[in-house]
Amino acid sequence: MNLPEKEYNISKINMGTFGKDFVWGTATSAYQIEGGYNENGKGPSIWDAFCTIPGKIKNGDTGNIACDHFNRFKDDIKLLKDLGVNSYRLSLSWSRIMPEGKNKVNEDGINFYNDIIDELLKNDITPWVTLYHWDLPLALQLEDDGWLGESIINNFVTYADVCFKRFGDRVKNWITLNEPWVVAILGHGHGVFAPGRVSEVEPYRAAHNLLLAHAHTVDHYRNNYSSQNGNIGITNNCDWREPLTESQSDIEASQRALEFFLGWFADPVYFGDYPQVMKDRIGNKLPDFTPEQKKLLKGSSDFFGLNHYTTMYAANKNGTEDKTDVHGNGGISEDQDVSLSVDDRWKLTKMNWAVVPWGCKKLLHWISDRYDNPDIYITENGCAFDDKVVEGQIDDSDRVEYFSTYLAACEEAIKEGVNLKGYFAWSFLDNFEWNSGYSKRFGIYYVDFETLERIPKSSAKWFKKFLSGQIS
Ligand code: PNW
Repeated sequence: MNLPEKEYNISKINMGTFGKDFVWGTATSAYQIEGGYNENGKGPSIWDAFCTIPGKIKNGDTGNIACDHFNRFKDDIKLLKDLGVNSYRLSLSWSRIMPEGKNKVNEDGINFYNDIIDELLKNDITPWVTLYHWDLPLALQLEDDGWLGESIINNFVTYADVCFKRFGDRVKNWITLNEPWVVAILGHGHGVFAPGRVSEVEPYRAAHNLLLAHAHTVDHYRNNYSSQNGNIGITNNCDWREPLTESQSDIEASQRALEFFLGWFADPVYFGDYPQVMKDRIGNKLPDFTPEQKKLLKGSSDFFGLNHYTTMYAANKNGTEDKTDVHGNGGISEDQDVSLSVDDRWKLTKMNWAVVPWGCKKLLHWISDRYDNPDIYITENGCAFDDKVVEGQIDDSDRVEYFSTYLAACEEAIKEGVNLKGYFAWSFLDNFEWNSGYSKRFGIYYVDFETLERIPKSSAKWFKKFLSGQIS
């Protein structure tokens, strides 16, 4: 790549810009940290099953024990308290609450989450609860193909209702789905995540049901639980797509890539329908919404939940087979006709994701412009590096640099008018990184997966100082 590196002025961070009501937290998900995979009546999820298939997960790892948060949540919440965050994002395991995904409620599962929620509140930490972070009850996959079957919509609303009823007196921030793009593309397109399906059509069908399940759940919450005075929304993931050159066709390719990535899920929620460019290119592989469904979808998120990690260049592919496109197309490539690449000068994390803070700022502006300046919460941002314990310490200066430059980009965006209201670092603890198993560490707390001991990395110490206003 011969393009000059773009210069961006990443200023020093000033906590004041974020404001005193800013939501600061760390994030995790149930399957990645809990363990206790068959404790106290929990039913199996599609991730429990996926991990038993040889070759699917690096080193044959599983989430059976993970960080053993199931037994250690009280001590973990002490760490959060010490860190100084005012919020914490967790997800609920559907099959811990409803072992078959429907019908019977497992009171032990309810008690487990009640204890976590109470412990957080006791420590003045506000819970942000995701209902679905990919661990679908296995029974629902076997019975009606999970997200591909229509019954999933009612089943999801019924499960959500149990959560609102049992936890909604104390939980005021709900996220229906985490990253439906990943469920659709990695779970039903590339088959590298559970349920491991490989298809060029199913991602669009799964996405359709994910969106409808989200919309019906929000409608149900608003109609039945308005007295709880909570907020409810959806979290989508998106990386930034920078035009490779200033040519009109690359500018259009980058816009197209963003609409296929984020517009796919956010346009229905804000405008009631899929982006026109997707309809034009995908034709009848893309399901239609009925007029009633469009109405239900439009306005179905109280805030814009965003998970953001990295940036790539986008170029118009022009129907050619681009052999240099080693990094994949972040979706179904043929449908987008976009070729992706990274700049040689960009630092790569252990995921091979490039560190490009200005991409974060550009994405925040793209969202603000397209969706009329919504309240945005970054519900995940973070990086994996090769953390080593040296004399009991983990000096993850690469991660400190990642967080400080991405936060500086966020600060600039706020100053320029973006309504960014919260930021959750991914992740609180090193954990089960899906098909990478335990080989990729995203935590600001190191976890020794032999002893399960937690050790704060330099980044945790940096965060603590930052949150107490000592770093500016
Ligand atoms: C997110 N991609 O996953 C998830 O919400 C977390 O559970 C996960 O641990 C974290 O990011 C780090 O991976 C993603 O391929 C997985 O673009 C894959 C992609 C994006 C997000």
